[in-house]
Amino acid sequence: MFEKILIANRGEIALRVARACRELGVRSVAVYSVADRDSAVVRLADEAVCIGPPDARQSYLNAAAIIEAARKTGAEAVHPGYGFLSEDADFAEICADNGLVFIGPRPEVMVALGDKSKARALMSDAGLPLPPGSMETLGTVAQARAVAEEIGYPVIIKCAAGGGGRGMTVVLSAEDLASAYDRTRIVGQAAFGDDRVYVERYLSPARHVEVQVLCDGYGNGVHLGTRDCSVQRRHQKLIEEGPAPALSGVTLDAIAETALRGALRAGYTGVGTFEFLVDEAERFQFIEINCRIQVEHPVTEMITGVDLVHEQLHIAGGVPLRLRQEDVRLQGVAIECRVNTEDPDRNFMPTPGRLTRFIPPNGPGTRTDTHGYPGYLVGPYYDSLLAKVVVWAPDRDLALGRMERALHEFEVDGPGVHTTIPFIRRVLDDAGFRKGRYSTGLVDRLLGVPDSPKDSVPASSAHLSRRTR
Ligand code: MV4
Repeated sequence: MFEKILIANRGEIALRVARACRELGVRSVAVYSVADRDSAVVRLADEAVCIGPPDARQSYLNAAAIIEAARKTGAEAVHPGYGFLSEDADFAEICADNGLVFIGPRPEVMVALGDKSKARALMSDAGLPLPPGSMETLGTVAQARAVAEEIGYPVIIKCAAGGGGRGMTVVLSAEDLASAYDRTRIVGQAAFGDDRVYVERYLSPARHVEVQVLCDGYGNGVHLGTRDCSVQRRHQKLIEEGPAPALSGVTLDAIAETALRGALRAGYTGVGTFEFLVDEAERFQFIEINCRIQVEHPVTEMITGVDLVHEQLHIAGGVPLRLRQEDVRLQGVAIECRVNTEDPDRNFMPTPGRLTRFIPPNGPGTRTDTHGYPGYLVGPYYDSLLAKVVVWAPDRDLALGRMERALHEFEVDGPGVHTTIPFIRRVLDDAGFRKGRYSTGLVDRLLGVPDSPKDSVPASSAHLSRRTR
């Protein structure tokens, strides 16, 4: 195991990693921007190094500053959290070149799976079911048209370098194909410096079901069940739950085993997430892989009792996986609600400000991961996730009751500060949600957004840190 690691992130996930380090007797180094001077992780970690100004490009995305902080403090490994540099294969390579262990999959694996088109081909070879579509990126609009004609409309054009919903365009009919093709390539070039695109049949309505996998460097792997993440607005998840509701046990097992097969085939190491779309007939199709710990990982921790950050540290430190599949018992139901400092009545606009009151929920089966505290100043620079309220109960009805109780306890107040709690409550009250019968269209329906999204590229690119969760 490592003696000291550096946490290359901020907010609740930085705290989460610092806690895991202390539990395992690993010393931790926090890095922080000038805007995060007073953040909780600066106090909780063993050491803290300021790495630059508030602008994330000069701090949390600044590889040179982070490597220098690791060198100066003698850290042996870097935990990237989620977002920021967590899926940047170049950064993983720079870490290795500087004698640092990047806590995540090997750089070659990150490159292969970060290319969504390559990941698709690789998973097809491994026998995973995929939405019909192209097996390589497209060279011309004529090629795109030929694939679309063959698989039938609607189709979705996706950037190979995209992910998490960025850089994709739904095309309802042939007449819209050419402009969508051009537009998606331009977005890809601007957002990722890579204009390669591929085409898939657009599946709708569908549920977004993902599988948590855990693999060591010796060919051992387990899956830790499913999570449903269909409650999203503009590709930002609002509520996640596990196991995915209203699907048969046979389907859930099949999805999970399929994901693990894909992970082992890819030579995946560490914790990873395989995303699938699931239709009304419970057919599932692979869409992409996330090479990082995810925001919603506590859902899986609550239903399995496995500490995923501990596992990350063990795997990166070269410790063989002790967990076997038959030891993984999925128990009960866990639900996570994300509490963002945004105003649902003003198009979820961020509402930074100082927290004059902050009382997170507690009590039986209740876990709140947050970097907030009374007096904390929520800045305008980063993602507005303030807290994750996660509950566990023996069944879904009890978990829903527990979540309502937990949100009732949560007090967040400050001049100008709003939270997404009122909107979360509306989702929890929805009849379809309560029955577990919901798909990715639920939030838009509640918000009165017309369906059949033409362009699902997020409205704003202003928040670099809003990507890749
Ligand atoms: C799709 C899809 C329908 N068909 N792919 C969005 C996030 C990214 N990981 C993949 N996404 C989608 N891919 C095919 N072939 C619909 C979505 C999608 C979506 C998925 C989950 C939750 C919300 C969503 C909203 C719009 C589109």
